[in-house]
Amino acid sequence: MQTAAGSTISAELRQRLAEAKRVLVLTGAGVSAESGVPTFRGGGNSAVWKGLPFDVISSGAMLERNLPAVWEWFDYRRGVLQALKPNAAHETIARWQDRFPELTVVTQNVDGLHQLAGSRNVVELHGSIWRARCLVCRLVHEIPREGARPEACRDCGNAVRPDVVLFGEMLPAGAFEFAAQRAADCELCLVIGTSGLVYPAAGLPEIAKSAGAFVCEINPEPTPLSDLCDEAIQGKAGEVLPEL
Ligand code: BV8
Ligand code: ZN
Repeated sequence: MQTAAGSTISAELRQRLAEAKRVLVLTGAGVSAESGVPTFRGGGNSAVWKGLPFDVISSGAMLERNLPAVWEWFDYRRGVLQALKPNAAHETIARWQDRFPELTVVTQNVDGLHQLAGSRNVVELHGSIWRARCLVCRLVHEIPREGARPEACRDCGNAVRPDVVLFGEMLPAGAFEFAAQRAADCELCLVIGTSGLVYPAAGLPEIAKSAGAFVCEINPEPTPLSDLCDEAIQGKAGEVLPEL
Protein backbone atom coordinates (compact mmCIF):
# COMPACT_ATOMS: atom_id res chain seq x y z
CA MET A 1 0.00 0.00 0.00
CA GLN A 2 1.37 3.47 -0.93
CA THR A 3 1.67 6.12 1.83
CA ALA A 4 0.76 9.75 1.15
CA ALA A 5 4.51 10.31 0.91
CA GLY A 6 4.69 7.62 -1.75
CA SER A 7 6.62 4.98 0.21
CA THR A 8 5.18 1.49 0.30
CA ILE A 9 4.06 -0.48 3.36
CA SER A 10 3.68 -4.21 2.67
CA ALA A 11 0.66 -6.28 3.65
CA GLU A 12 3.06 -8.43 5.69
CA LEU A 13 4.18 -5.44 7.77
CA ARG A 14 0.53 -4.45 8.27
CA GLN A 15 -0.21 -7.93 9.56
CA ARG A 16 2.84 -7.90 11.86
CA LEU A 17 1.74 -4.50 13.22
CA ALA A 18 -1.74 -5.91 13.83
CA GLU A 19 -0.50 -9.05 15.65
CA ALA A 20 2.68 -7.93 17.46
CA LYS A 21 2.62 -7.78 21.27
CA ARG A 22 6.35 -7.27 21.94
CA VAL A 23 7.76 -4.43 19.82
CA LEU A 24 11.20 -2.80 19.98
CA VAL A 25 11.78 0.63 18.47
CA LEU A 26 15.38 1.83 17.96
CA THR A 27 15.76 5.50 17.01
CA GLY A 28 18.58 7.78 15.93
CA ALA A 29 19.03 11.42 14.99
CA GLY A 30 16.80 11.02 11.93
CA VAL A 31 13.66 10.76 14.10
CA SER A 32 14.39 14.29 15.34
CA ALA A 33 15.36 15.73 11.93
CA GLU A 34 11.82 17.00 11.20
CA SER A 35 11.90 18.84 14.55
CA GLY A 36 14.90 20.79 13.25
CA VAL A 37 17.59 18.87 15.17
CA PRO A 38 20.67 18.63 12.91
CA THR A 39 21.66 15.00 12.27
CA PHE A 40 25.29 13.91 12.57
CA ARG A 41 25.79 12.36 9.14
CA GLY A 42 22.79 13.58 7.21
CA GLY A 43 24.02 14.64 3.80
CA GLY A 44 27.13 12.42 3.88
CA ASN A 45 29.65 14.46 5.88
CA SER A 46 29.80 14.21 9.66
CA ALA A 47 29.00 17.16 11.89
CA VAL A 48 31.88 19.45 12.76
CA TRP A 49 32.30 21.76 15.76
CA LYS A 50 35.01 24.38 15.54
CA GLY A 51 36.88 22.26 12.99
CA LEU A 52 36.59 19.09 15.10
CA PRO A 53 34.54 16.10 13.85
CA PHE A 54 31.73 15.39 16.32
CA ASP A 55 33.16 12.00 17.34
CA VAL A 56 36.31 13.89 18.43
CA ILE A 57 34.63 16.72 20.37
CA SER A 58 32.14 14.12 21.74
CA SER A 59 34.87 11.78 22.99
CA GLY A 60 36.03 10.71 26.45
CA ALA A 61 39.55 11.69 25.42
CA MET A 62 38.41 15.29 24.73
CA LEU A 63 36.65 15.42 28.09
CA GLU A 64 39.90 14.44 29.84
CA ARG A 65 41.83 17.08 27.88
CA ASN A 66 39.40 19.99 27.73
CA LEU A 67 36.14 19.80 29.72
CA PRO A 68 35.20 23.48 29.04
CA ALA A 69 35.36 22.82 25.25
CA VAL A 70 33.05 19.81 25.65
CA TRP A 71 30.65 21.89 27.74
CA GLU A 72 30.68 24.65 25.08
CA TRP A 73 29.60 22.06 22.44
CA PHE A 74 26.79 20.70 24.59
CA ASP A 75 25.71 24.19 25.77
CA TYR A 76 25.41 25.15 22.10
CA ARG A 77 23.30 22.06 21.34
CA ARG A 78 21.03 22.64 24.37
CA GLY A 79 20.56 26.18 23.06
CA VAL A 80 19.45 24.82 19.68
CA LEU A 81 17.13 22.25 21.30
CA GLN A 82 15.43 24.66 23.70
CA ALA A 83 13.00 25.95 21.06
CA LEU A 84 12.42 22.63 19.29
CA LYS A 85 9.35 20.43 19.68
CA PRO A 86 8.64 16.75 19.11
CA ASN A 87 7.37 15.91 15.59
CA ALA A 88 4.75 13.47 14.30
CA ALA A 89 7.26 10.60 14.53
CA HIS A 90 7.86 11.16 18.28
CA GLU A 91 4.11 11.63 18.85
CA THR A 92 3.23 8.42 16.97
CA ILE A 93 5.81 6.40 18.94
CA ALA A 94 4.39 7.84 22.19
CA ARG A 95 0.86 6.70 21.16
CA TRP A 96 2.21 3.20 20.42
CA GLN A 97 2.75 2.57 24.13
CA ASP A 98 -1.03 2.20 24.35
CA ARG A 99 -1.20 0.23 21.08
CA PHE A 100 1.33 -2.57 21.79
CA PRO A 101 1.18 -4.57 25.07
CA GLU A 102 5.00 -4.45 25.41
CA LEU A 103 6.68 -1.55 23.62
CA THR A 104 10.36 -0.81 24.29
CA VAL A 105 11.69 2.52 22.99
CA VAL A 106 15.48 2.54 22.76
CA THR A 107 17.13 5.77 21.56
CA GLN A 108 20.61 6.94 20.71
CA ASN A 109 19.34 10.51 20.93
CA VAL A 110 20.26 12.72 23.87
CA ASP A 111 17.65 15.38 22.96
CA GLY A 112 14.81 14.18 25.24
CA LEU A 113 12.17 14.68 22.51
CA HIS A 114 10.66 11.19 22.92
CA GLN A 115 9.94 11.97 26.57
CA LEU A 116 8.61 15.43 25.67
CA ALA A 117 6.17 13.68 23.29
CA GLY A 118 4.95 11.50 26.17
CA SER A 119 7.00 8.32 25.78
CA ARG A 120 7.62 6.67 29.16
CA ASN A 121 10.58 4.46 30.19
CA VAL A 122 12.68 5.45 27.19
CA VAL A 123 16.03 3.61 27.24
CA GLU A 124 18.57 6.41 26.64
CA LEU A 125 21.56 4.37 25.46
CA HIS A 126 23.75 7.46 25.14
CA GLY A 127 22.45 9.51 28.07
CA SER A 128 20.77 12.92 27.98
CA ILE A 129 21.87 16.47 27.17
CA TRP A 130 19.44 17.60 29.95
CA ARG A 131 21.55 16.08 32.73
CA ALA A 132 24.98 16.71 34.23
CA ARG A 133 26.98 14.29 36.38
CA CYS A 134 29.60 14.97 39.07
CA LEU A 135 33.04 13.75 38.03
CA VAL A 136 33.74 12.63 41.62
CA CYS A 137 30.57 11.53 43.48
CA ARG A 138 28.68 10.85 40.18
CA LEU A 139 25.60 12.72 41.50
CA VAL A 140 23.26 13.38 38.55
CA HIS A 141 21.86 16.90 38.16
CA GLU A 142 18.81 17.70 36.02
CA ILE A 143 19.41 20.69 33.68
CA PRO A 144 16.14 22.66 33.26
CA ARG A 145 15.09 23.39 29.64
CA GLU A 146 15.00 27.11 30.25
CA GLY A 147 17.64 27.36 32.99
CA ALA A 148 21.43 27.23 33.29
CA ARG A 149 23.46 24.11 33.94
CA PRO A 150 25.26 23.62 37.29
CA GLU A 151 28.81 24.99 37.40
CA ALA A 152 29.78 22.47 40.09
CA CYS A 153 28.34 19.53 42.04
CA ARG A 154 25.76 20.71 44.59
CA ASP A 155 26.85 17.93 46.96
CA CYS A 156 30.65 17.84 46.88
CA GLY A 157 31.44 20.97 44.88
CA ASN A 158 33.58 19.14 42.32
CA ALA A 159 33.34 19.62 38.56
CA VAL A 160 30.40 18.18 36.63
CA ARG A 161 30.28 16.81 33.06
CA PRO A 162 27.48 16.24 30.52
CA ASP A 163 25.63 13.02 31.47
CA VAL A 164 26.02 11.62 27.97
CA VAL A 165 28.03 8.63 26.71
CA LEU A 166 31.03 9.93 24.79
CA PHE A 167 32.98 7.94 22.20
CA GLY A 168 35.29 5.48 23.93
CA GLU A 169 33.06 5.40 27.01
CA MET A 170 30.88 2.54 28.25
CA LEU A 171 27.13 2.79 28.01
CA PRO A 172 25.09 3.29 31.22
CA ALA A 173 25.20 0.13 33.35
CA GLY A 174 22.48 -2.29 32.32
CA ALA A 175 21.00 -0.09 29.59
CA PHE A 176 22.42 -2.04 26.63
CA GLU A 177 21.88 -5.40 28.34
CA PHE A 178 18.20 -4.51 28.93
CA ALA A 179 17.79 -3.33 25.32
CA ALA A 180 19.55 -6.45 24.02
CA GLN A 181 17.24 -8.69 26.07
CA ARG A 182 14.16 -6.90 24.70
CA ALA A 183 15.59 -7.12 21.16
CA ALA A 184 16.07 -10.88 21.57
CA ASP A 185 12.48 -11.16 22.82
CA CYS A 186 10.59 -8.90 20.40
CA GLU A 187 8.40 -10.01 17.46
CA LEU A 188 8.74 -6.72 15.58
CA CYS A 189 11.76 -4.38 15.53
CA LEU A 190 11.42 -0.92 13.97
CA VAL A 191 14.72 0.84 13.15
CA ILE A 192 13.94 4.53 12.68
CA GLY A 193 16.26 7.32 11.54
CA THR A 194 19.65 5.83 12.30
CA SER A 195 22.71 5.42 10.04
CA GLY A 196 23.54 2.24 11.99
CA LEU A 197 27.24 3.13 12.27
CA VAL A 198 27.70 3.50 16.04
CA TYR A 199 28.13 0.42 18.22
CA PRO A 200 26.95 -1.29 20.30
CA ALA A 201 23.56 0.40 19.48
CA ALA A 202 23.74 -0.68 15.82
CA GLY A 203 23.99 -4.29 17.00
CA LEU A 204 20.43 -4.35 18.36
CA PRO A 205 18.61 -4.98 15.02
CA GLU A 206 20.99 -7.88 14.37
CA ILE A 207 20.08 -9.37 17.78
CA ALA A 208 16.34 -9.02 16.98
CA LYS A 209 16.78 -10.51 13.50
CA SER A 210 18.75 -13.51 14.69
CA ALA A 211 16.06 -14.14 17.33
CA GLY A 212 13.41 -14.36 14.59
CA ALA A 213 11.84 -10.90 14.77
CA PHE A 214 10.51 -9.07 11.70
CA VAL A 215 12.87 -6.10 11.28
CA CYS A 216 11.72 -2.97 9.44
CA GLU A 217 13.82 0.14 8.72
CA ILE A 218 12.34 3.62 8.14
CA ASN A 219 14.89 5.97 6.61
CA PRO A 220 14.96 8.14 3.47
CA GLU A 221 18.38 6.64 2.67
CA PRO A 222 19.71 3.05 2.66
CA THR A 223 22.05 2.19 5.56
CA PRO A 224 24.43 -0.68 6.44
CA LEU A 225 21.42 -2.18 8.30
CA SER A 226 19.07 -2.16 5.29
CA ASP A 227 20.17 -5.57 3.98
CA LEU A 228 19.42 -7.38 7.25
CA CYS A 229 15.93 -5.84 7.38
CA ASP A 230 12.86 -7.74 6.18
CA GLU A 231 11.49 -4.41 4.96
CA ALA A 232 13.16 -1.03 4.35
CA ILE A 233 10.70 1.84 3.92
CA GLN A 234 12.46 4.77 2.25
CA GLY A 235 10.72 7.80 3.68
CA LYS A 236 10.72 10.37 6.44
CA ALA A 237 9.75 9.12 9.90
CA GLY A 238 7.31 12.00 10.46
CA GLU A 239 5.43 11.05 7.26
CA VAL A 240 5.65 7.24 7.39
CA LEU A 241 5.04 6.47 11.10
CA PRO A 242 1.52 8.03 11.31
CA GLU A 243 0.60 5.69 8.42
CA LEU A 244 1.69 2.51 10.22
C1 BV8 B 1 31.84 1.81 23.54
C2 BV8 B 1 26.22 10.96 22.62
C3 BV8 B 1 33.12 0.32 24.93
C4 BV8 B 1 27.13 12.13 22.53
C5 BV8 B 1 26.99 9.29 20.98
C6 BV8 B 1 32.62 -1.83 17.02
C7 BV8 B 1 32.97 -1.53 15.76
C8 BV8 B 1 33.51 -0.24 15.47
C9 BV8 B 1 33.66 0.75 16.44
C10 BV8 B 1 33.30 0.43 17.70
C11 BV8 B 1 32.80 -0.85 17.99
N1 BV8 B 1 32.52 -0.86 19.31
C12 BV8 B 1 32.84 0.36 19.85
C13 BV8 B 1 33.32 1.15 18.88
C14 BV8 B 1 33.74 2.51 19.04
C15 BV8 B 1 32.55 3.50 18.94
C16 BV8 B 1 31.88 3.48 17.58
O1 BV8 B 1 30.85 2.86 17.38
N2 BV8 B 1 32.49 4.22 16.65
C17 BV8 B 1 31.85 4.36 15.31
C18 BV8 B 1 31.97 5.81 14.90
C19 BV8 B 1 32.50 3.45 14.34
N3 BV8 B 1 31.56 3.22 19.97
C20 BV8 B 1 31.78 3.77 21.20
O2 BV8 B 1 32.75 4.43 21.50
C21 BV8 B 1 30.71 3.48 22.24
N4 BV8 B 1 31.34 3.03 23.47
O3 BV8 B 1 31.79 1.02 22.63
O4 BV8 B 1 32.43 1.56 24.78
C22 BV8 B 1 34.34 0.49 24.20
C23 BV8 B 1 35.12 1.57 24.51
C24 BV8 B 1 36.30 1.72 23.77
C25 BV8 B 1 36.65 0.87 22.72
C26 BV8 B 1 35.83 -0.23 22.45
C27 BV8 B 1 34.66 -0.43 23.19
C28 BV8 B 1 29.94 4.77 22.61
C29 BV8 B 1 29.21 5.28 21.42
C30 BV8 B 1 28.28 6.45 21.86
C31 BV8 B 1 28.88 7.80 21.54
N5 BV8 B 1 27.94 8.87 21.82
N6 BV8 B 1 26.11 10.27 21.31
C32 BV8 B 1 26.64 13.17 21.54
O5 BV8 B 1 25.44 13.14 21.19
O6 BV8 B 1 27.44 14.03 21.19
S1 BV8 B 1 26.91 8.55 19.42
C33 BV8 B 1 25.90 9.64 18.46
O7 BV8 B 1 26.26 9.37 17.13
C34 BV8 B 1 24.41 9.37 18.52
O8 BV8 B 1 23.99 9.06 19.82
C35 BV8 B 1 24.26 8.19 17.55
O9 BV8 B 1 24.55 6.97 18.18
C36 BV8 B 1 25.34 8.49 16.54
C37 BV8 B 1 24.77 9.19 15.33
O10 BV8 B 1 24.09 8.21 14.60
P1 BV8 B 1 22.53 8.46 14.21
O11 BV8 B 1 21.75 8.83 15.43
O12 BV8 B 1 22.13 7.30 13.42
O13 BV8 B 1 22.59 9.82 13.32
P2 BV8 B 1 23.26 10.02 11.87
O14 BV8 B 1 23.29 11.47 11.65
O15 BV8 B 1 24.52 9.23 11.76
O16 BV8 B 1 22.20 9.36 10.86
C38 BV8 B 1 20.91 9.93 10.76
C39 BV8 B 1 20.12 8.97 9.90
O17 BV8 B 1 18.77 9.46 9.85
C40 BV8 B 1 20.65 8.89 8.46
O18 BV8 B 1 20.67 7.52 8.06
C41 BV8 B 1 19.60 9.67 7.66
O19 BV8 B 1 19.40 9.12 6.38
C42 BV8 B 1 18.34 9.46 8.51
N7 BV8 B 1 17.32 10.52 8.40
C43 BV8 B 1 17.51 11.83 8.10
N8 BV8 B 1 16.29 12.48 8.11
C44 BV8 B 1 15.35 11.53 8.45
C45 BV8 B 1 16.00 10.28 8.65
N9 BV8 B 1 15.36 9.15 9.00
C46 BV8 B 1 14.00 9.23 9.15
N10 BV8 B 1 13.30 10.41 8.99
C47 BV8 B 1 13.93 11.55 8.65
N11 BV8 B 1 13.22 12.68 8.48
ZN1 ZN C 1 29.79 15.50 43.56
